[in-house]
Amino acid sequence: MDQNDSSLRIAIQKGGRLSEKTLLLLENIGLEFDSYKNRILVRCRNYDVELLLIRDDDIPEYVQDGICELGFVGHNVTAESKADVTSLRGLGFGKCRLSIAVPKTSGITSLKDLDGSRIATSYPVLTREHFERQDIHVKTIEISGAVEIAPTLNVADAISDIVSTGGTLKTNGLVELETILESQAELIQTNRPIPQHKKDLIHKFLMRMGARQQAEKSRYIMMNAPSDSVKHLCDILPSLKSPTVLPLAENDMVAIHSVIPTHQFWEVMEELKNAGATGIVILPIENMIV
Ligand code: PRT
Ligand code: ZN
Repeated sequence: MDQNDSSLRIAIQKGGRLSEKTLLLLENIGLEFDSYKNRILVRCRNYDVELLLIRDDDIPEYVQDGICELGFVGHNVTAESKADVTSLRGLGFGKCRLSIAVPKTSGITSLKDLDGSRIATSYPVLTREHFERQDIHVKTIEISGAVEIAPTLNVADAISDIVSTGGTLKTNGLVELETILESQAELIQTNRPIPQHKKDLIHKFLMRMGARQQAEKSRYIMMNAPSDSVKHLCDILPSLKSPTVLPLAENDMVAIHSVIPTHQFWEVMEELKNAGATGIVILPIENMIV
């Protein structure tokens, strides 16, 4: 197929921690797909796009080489790959960090104590860079899985691994020494030339994603209140625009509607009640274009 006629191609992780949330995100912006089961290429039914389902480690390179124009992948994987791609935006899920950890009983308290040590990791590039920046000499031992067991097996003195809750480190008697990189899932784009029709598809795709991300950050709030408390309530409400105030059948009562940042709801709820608001209802917003 001529590159100019082909669909926009997006690489996503086939089966792993990021797969479910990535597919949900695509669904939430209105994209419909047939079954993913045992498929590598999946066509979208209502948008000129196809998904390439592959291992996450391959995603940055596929995007770099222009096989896919976009990719959903952990920032840790992109950074380790050194692929020539552009990160368009963080996606707010898959949050984790690449950290150096040592056995609790080792007595090691600073990075300098690791001079001359062996570090087990699946992230040799980022790990070596981190130590080199601080002029500390270590030997990296590349391990593809179960890195946390390496010190117990005396394969390494310390590890550099992905940490989320810290539970795995704790179970294995390890403590974090230093963070190398903070990470989350991100959307990356190829730096290769993109034909105009695909640029247009990407623009529309990003608009939809933006509207969805904005909506997720906001809630629609409704409440009833005595008319004379409106001024006070409006001062409390961190609304995006001035709230809508509607008269109610009951005398001297009004309904107030507004959009507020999700995280601020719990902070203002008590204040709103104390200022006379009743029947406070908070609703999710499907999409929001500001
Ligand atoms: O098969 P494929 O190669 O595609 O997948 P994978 O096995 O390489 O990756 P996967 O699915 O495990 O993770 C995909 C991405 O999720 C990673 O690249 C990170 O961006 C992100 N992510 C978020 C995590 C974690 N949280 C996480 N906790 N990736 C791995 N872990 C592992 C970590 O390696 C360690 O073993 O979980 C353990 C630590 O977790 P806590 O919660 O005990 O600290
Ligand atoms: Zn992987």
